[in-house]
Amino acid sequence: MAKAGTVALVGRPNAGKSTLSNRLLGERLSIVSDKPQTTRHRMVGILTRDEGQIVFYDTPGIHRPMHRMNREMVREAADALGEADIVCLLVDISQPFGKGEAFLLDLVAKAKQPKIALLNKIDLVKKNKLLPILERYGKAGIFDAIIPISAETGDGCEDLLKVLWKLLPEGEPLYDKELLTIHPERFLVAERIREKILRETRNELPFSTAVLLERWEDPGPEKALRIHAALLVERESQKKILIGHHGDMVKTIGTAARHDLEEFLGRKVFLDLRVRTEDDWRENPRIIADIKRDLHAGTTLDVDDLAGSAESDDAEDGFPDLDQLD
Ligand SMILES: Nc1nc2c(ncn2[C@@H]2O[C@H](COP(=O)(O)OP(=O)(O)OP(=O)(O)O)[C@@H](O)[C@H]2O)c(=O)[nH]1
Ligand SMILES: [Mg+2]
Repeated sequence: MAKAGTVALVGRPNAGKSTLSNRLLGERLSIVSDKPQTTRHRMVGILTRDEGQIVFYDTPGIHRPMHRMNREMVREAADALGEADIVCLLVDISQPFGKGEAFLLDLVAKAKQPKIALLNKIDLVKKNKLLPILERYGKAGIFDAIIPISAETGDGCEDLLKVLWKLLPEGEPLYDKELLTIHPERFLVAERIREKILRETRNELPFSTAVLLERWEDPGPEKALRIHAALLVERESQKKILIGHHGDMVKTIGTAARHDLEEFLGRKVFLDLRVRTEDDWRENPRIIADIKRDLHAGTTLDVDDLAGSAESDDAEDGFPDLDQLD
């Protein structure tokens, strides 16, 4: 009988979870950037092969949350960790082992499911550096497998899939075999626009920007799809930077996004981007909910469930104290 189940990719921000998810799926589903906290929601990616079906949960990096939005991000990662059949802890081994890594190790140790440590970015470290890291994760005594990989080059990724097929339970596919994801095109479009913002901006801006699709007009396949999006920032000063001198910055972002969207959607796109200040939107439940609505619109996922769990307090349900993190 074929295998089927869910696999959560968890870890610190920037560990390479989204790069790995895209690599395993063979599609650019999640956005990737060199800034931490790129992924803000659980991204569901579906891999169907002769062996069966794996549903990957690419999750937000676990960090010390300073805003309501970030608390929800960490909550989504924790929920995915709790729900998946298999937990993969991704570690960026080009970074020294610190408080954050110790925290993640403790957190994953509490999971009841089979666990795999993925030592990522082996392309960045010398072979002799790998051995002590392998030893450290081996000593933890909690992993069913420890696999050195490079999500960037694909090294070790087929080995990982072999282990996953072995550990997964037998079962019928959870989703249609043709499906790559459950997220609507609208959400993937907003994410791709945000990816271009992350590429062009630095300091506080990558963290305090969101993309909200406001209008989506399809005048027929022969004509350009018209997408109007608001780029939300939290301060007037950030708005100025994002617009740029004579509108240079938003123009660069718009051009890069339009090219990417035309390739993604396979048709001409007219893209209108407006920068808008929404004071402290990262604390604003209404705006956070607006963004989430696009994530699950028209799918069978229970959005109320997600919103409900996001409300719950960290301290109440045994989730470890995130203040220990940087
Ligand atoms: N050299 C190298 N770079 C990698 C590898 N995997 C990921 N990266 C880079 O690491 C950075 C972060 O990658 P992401 O995939 O966005 O990391 P993430 O864990 O999803 O990060 P968050 O969404 O912020 O939690 C990007 O610049 C990637 O190109 C790898 O195996 N080798
Ligand atoms: Mg990510």
